[in-house]
Amino acid sequence: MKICVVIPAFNEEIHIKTVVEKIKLNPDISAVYVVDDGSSDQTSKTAEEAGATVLSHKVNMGVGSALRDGFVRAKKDGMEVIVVMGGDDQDDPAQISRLIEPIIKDGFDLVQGSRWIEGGKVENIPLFRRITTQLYAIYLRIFTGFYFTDGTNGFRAFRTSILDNINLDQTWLNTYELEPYLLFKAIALKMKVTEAPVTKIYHIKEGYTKMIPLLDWWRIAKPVLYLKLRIKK
Ligand SMILES: Nc1nc2c(ncn2[C@@H]2O[C@H](COP(=O)(O)OP(=O)(O)O)[C@@H](O)[C@H]2O)c(=O)[nH]1
Ligand SMILES: [Mg+2]
Repeated sequence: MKICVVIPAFNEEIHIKTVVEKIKLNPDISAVYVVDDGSSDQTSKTAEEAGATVLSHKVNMGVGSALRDGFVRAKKDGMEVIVVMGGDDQDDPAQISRLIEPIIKDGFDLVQGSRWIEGGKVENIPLFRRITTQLYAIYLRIFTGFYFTDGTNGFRAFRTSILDNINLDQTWLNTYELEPYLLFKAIALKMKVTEAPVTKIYHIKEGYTKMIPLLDWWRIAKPVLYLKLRIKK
């Protein structure tokens, strides 16, 4: 199967090289797409030098928009499985196989990486994140009926073909909405979904998030609520 990695990146020049180089060690990966979303630093150049295919937005459009563009390109290039991960070195590229094996061997459509199931791990996680990521999983469980233990973890993999039935081409998904939207839809459309244990490392000194408190949390909560209430399709 043709497997690729899509990485949304905004001002990640410190970490992106390490991330891409570690992914490149995996011979199963045919391409690494870094979607540079209007970074003001050297993210594009650094990613390209490390061997990634870089897609660039002139201005910052949001992580959802970056992911969408990465997915469209991956599909165009004939990729059959897409792995998504952060460009901030919080995920371990050596664990990509944990996400793709259930797809290749067991016929799953989507595998969500979880730091909170047995075998999963967190390093240096702030207390606030420990609480909110687990609360969000409960929220997702209530609204989807699927026993998620981690929904906000951006480390996941899916069969590209699922995108044929999920319309991501909606502007309201441009920021943090797209990922929970994808999870909700996968469950609602009765796709084969599972979780696999992964490690999440927090780099406290360098800053581990670009999320704007409240506004971006609402953006993560919104899709699930809107879909459940049929406000959006
Ligand atoms: N393309 C794009 N990527 C972004 C944006 N904001 C964050 N990211 C990337 O998404 C990944 C995870 O973002 P981050 O803010 O650290 O999320 P968190 O770790 O889940 O809190 C990193 O690779 C970021 O560079 C954005 O506006 N556009
Ligand atoms: Mg982060």
